[in-house]
Amino acid sequence: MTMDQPHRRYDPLADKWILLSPHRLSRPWQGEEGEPEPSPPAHDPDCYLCPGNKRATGDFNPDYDGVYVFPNDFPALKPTSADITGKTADLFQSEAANGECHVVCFSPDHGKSLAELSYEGRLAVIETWCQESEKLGQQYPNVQIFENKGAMMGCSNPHPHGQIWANDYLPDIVKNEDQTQLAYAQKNNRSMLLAVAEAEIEAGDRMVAQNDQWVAVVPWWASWPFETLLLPRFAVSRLPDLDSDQQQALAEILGALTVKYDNLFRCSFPYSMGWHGAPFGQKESGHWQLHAHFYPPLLRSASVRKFMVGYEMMAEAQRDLLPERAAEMLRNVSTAHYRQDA
Ligand code: H2U
Ligand code: ZN
Repeated sequence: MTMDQPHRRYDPLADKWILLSPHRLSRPWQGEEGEPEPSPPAHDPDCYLCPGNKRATGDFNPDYDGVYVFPNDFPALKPTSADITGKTADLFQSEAANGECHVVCFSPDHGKSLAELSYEGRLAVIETWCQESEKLGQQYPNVQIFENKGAMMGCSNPHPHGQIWANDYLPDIVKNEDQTQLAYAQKNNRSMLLAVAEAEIEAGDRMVAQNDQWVAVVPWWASWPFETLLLPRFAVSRLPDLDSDQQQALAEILGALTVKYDNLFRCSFPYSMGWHGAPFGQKESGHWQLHAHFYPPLLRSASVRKFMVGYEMMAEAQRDLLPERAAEMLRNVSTAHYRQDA
């Protein structure tokens, strides 16, 4: 098969196909363009996440000096809600949805995203992710850790932060990944994503960064131009199961990946990222392999983004840029942040 012709690729984790149209790519990559944006200040008096500042509710943040977690003042889920299960007809079903929402400030420094935090700063974020998911996992089957970064992703506040939503049910994407990984493991007697990590390391052409314990690739089936999948090279089902060596190696590769993202178009690279792991309380979780997805919207520059519209909303995801080319571009940029170069 010649990869420069239209073809489809299969995503076994999501159980969906995507369309690739590499022949449409007439425009060469322009690379770095324009002046890089300046760093935000280390403290913004108007930021509701900065230490000591007032939140929308009137509460004040403490003068925190590390990672700071607080209950979201506008939570999408509440610990208990009225049970409305079964009170509706077949075609108009509903059910109660209980849970908790928390905000995680990665650092007191308003201007430093994961890419510009120190190694120690990133490690502290990872330790918090592990601790919070362990704690919430005692009560909830699903603990969704995510970061929505950049105005392009609808995040209005540049203060480095992520969120944690815990659900008393399995959301559809997690439920789907549970089923696809279980079916693969039953058929092949091994973990799908461990096999993917090995196969990607062997192939090498979609590799973005790797160390002894982790690998970041633009997956074979990526939908977004610079989408990446961050995979452990060892069997692990959930964040709290990571030992300190594995957390440290994660801090290292998370730095390499996010710095490369920023360097690609010399901007604070927008994305939505999140962790997927085995549901808590699930007795058999050997088929589950912990992983993180990064879904960045950018296509050609700091301002030219891809939209998932038209054919993609109606039929299937489609891309022009080959995942192999996207990975090569990310491989070729430095792991030293452009703002530190300046
Ligand atoms: P995003 O920018 O990623 O949406 O995150 C900001 C979150 O912070 C958002 O969920 C919460 C919002 O509800 N928030 C508070 O909890 N308190 C505030 O004072 C403002 C924003
Ligand atoms: Zn701030």
